[in-house]
Amino acid sequence: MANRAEHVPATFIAFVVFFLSSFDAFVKFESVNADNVFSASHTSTVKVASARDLRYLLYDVNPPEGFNLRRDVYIRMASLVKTLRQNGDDWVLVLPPWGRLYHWQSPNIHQIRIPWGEFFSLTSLQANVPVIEYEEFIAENGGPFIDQVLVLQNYAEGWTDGKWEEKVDERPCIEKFMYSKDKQGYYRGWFWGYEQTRARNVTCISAQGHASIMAPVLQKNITATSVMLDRAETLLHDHYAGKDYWDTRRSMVFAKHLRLIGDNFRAKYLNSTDDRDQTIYSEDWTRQRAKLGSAKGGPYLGVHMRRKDFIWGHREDVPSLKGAVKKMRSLIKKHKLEKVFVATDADEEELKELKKLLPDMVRFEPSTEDLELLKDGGVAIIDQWICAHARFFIGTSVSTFSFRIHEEREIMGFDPKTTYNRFCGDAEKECEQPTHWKIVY
Ligand SMILES: Nc1nc2c(ncn2[C@@H]2O[C@H](COP(=O)(O)OP(=O)(O)O)[C@@H](O)[C@H]2O)c(=O)[nH]1
Ligand SMILES: [Mg+2]
Repeated sequence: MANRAEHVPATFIAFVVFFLSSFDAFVKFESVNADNVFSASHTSTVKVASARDLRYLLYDVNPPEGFNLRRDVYIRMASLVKTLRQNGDDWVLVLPPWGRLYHWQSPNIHQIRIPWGEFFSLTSLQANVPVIEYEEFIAENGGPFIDQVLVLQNYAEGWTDGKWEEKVDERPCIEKFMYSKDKQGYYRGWFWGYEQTRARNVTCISAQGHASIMAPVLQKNITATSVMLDRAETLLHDHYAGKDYWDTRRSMVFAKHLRLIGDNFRAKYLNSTDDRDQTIYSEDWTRQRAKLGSAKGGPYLGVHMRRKDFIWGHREDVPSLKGAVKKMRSLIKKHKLEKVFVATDADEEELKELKKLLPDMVRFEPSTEDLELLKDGGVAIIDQWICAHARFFIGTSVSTFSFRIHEEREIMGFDPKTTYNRFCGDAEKECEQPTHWKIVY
C-alpha cells in the first residue's frame, strides 16, 4: 500500500530517542487500573524535562453507524487531538481501520481491516493533525496492546434538573460490557478485526459535552501511553462548522485513485471535465480556496437518493420512487441539463422499478473485479465525487451521505443554490431545505 510509504517515520525516531533517553519513560508503560484512573496520585508521574511524551489516541464508533457519520466523528477526534497537543504531550491520532459496516453488504468480498489510505489521502490528513494507520501503531507500540480503553456513555440519570451541562465522570457501565477478560487478564473485544489486539484496562466514563471535554482527563487523570475512546460519537463537535471543523474536513481528501475513476467516468458518460466545468481541485487542500459561484459543474443533475433504512420507517421526509423521479424530471428541464446521475443504496427490486421510471439515468456500476478492488466504501466515495461535480445537486433529507456531498461542493466553490437541495416526502408539508454551512478559512 502506498500509504505505508507516505507516513513520515519522524515520530517513530523521536519515540526511540526519547525511549532511550530516560529510564523514567517506563513509568508511562504501566497500565492504569480502574480505581485509580481519576485519582490524584497518577498526576505525580515523573515528567521528562525536554522531550514531549509521545501518546496515542485511538477511537471507535458505535457499530451500526455508517461510513459518513464515522467521517464526522473523525473531525471531532482530530479536534480533541489538536487541543491535547496545544498544551501537553505529543499526541498522535490512530486511524480506526474500516470494516464490518452494516451497509457494506457486497457478498464475497473481504471488507475488514481496511486502512484509511484506501479511501483518503494520508498526506492530506497529515497536513492537519498527526495521524497513523492502526498497523503502524502496532509496530511503533511494540505490539497489539492498548493501555487503556474508555467506553464513553451518557449519564444514567440523563440531564439532572432538566439542565444541560458539560461534565465527565467515571461511572459504572450502563450498557452491556463488550469486553471480556482472557486468561492472562487482558481485555478482548472488537478491535477492528485485529484478533491479537488486547487492552490492558477498560473503564466506563459518562461524558456529556464537546470532544475537548476529554482533554483534562487524558492529560491529568490518565498516564497511559495509548488510550482508546470507544463510542466516540458520544462526544459532540467542539465547534461545528467553525474554522477547525473545516480545516479537518478539507483535509479529508479522497484517495487519488478513487477521484481518478470518478473523473474518467464523468468524462466518458457525463460530458464533464474540470477545465470546462471549472471544478479545479488542488492536490494540496491548504491551497484550495474557491470563490462561491466559481464552479460550474458538469451538464448533469447529481442525485443522492437514500433508500433502505430511510424508507423502512416510512419517514415522511423521504419520497416514493415516483415522487423522486418527478422531481428529477422537473429539475432537468428547469436547469436545461443533458443527463441525470443517480447515486443510491436502493435494493434490486427498487432499482428495477427506478430503471423503468427513468430509463436514461446514469449510474456508476462497477464490475465484480472493480468492486473487489474498490470495495463498497470506494464505490460510495466515487458516487459522492460524481454527485459533487454536478451542475445541480439534490440529496436526501438528513442523510450524512448527502451532507458530505454538500461539503465537497462547498469546497469546490459551487453556488449554494445548486447544492443545498433535498427531496421532499410525497405528502410533506413544510419541506425545509438543508442549511448552508460556509467554510471558515
Ligand atoms: N454507493 C453508494 N452507497 C450508498 C449510497 N447511499 C447510501 N449508501 C451506503 O449506505 C451507507 C449509509 O450510511 P451513512 O454513510 O452513515 O449515511 P446516512 O445513513 O445516509 O446518514 C453509506 O455509507 C453507503 O455504504 C449511494 O448513493 N451510493
Ligand atoms: Mg447512517
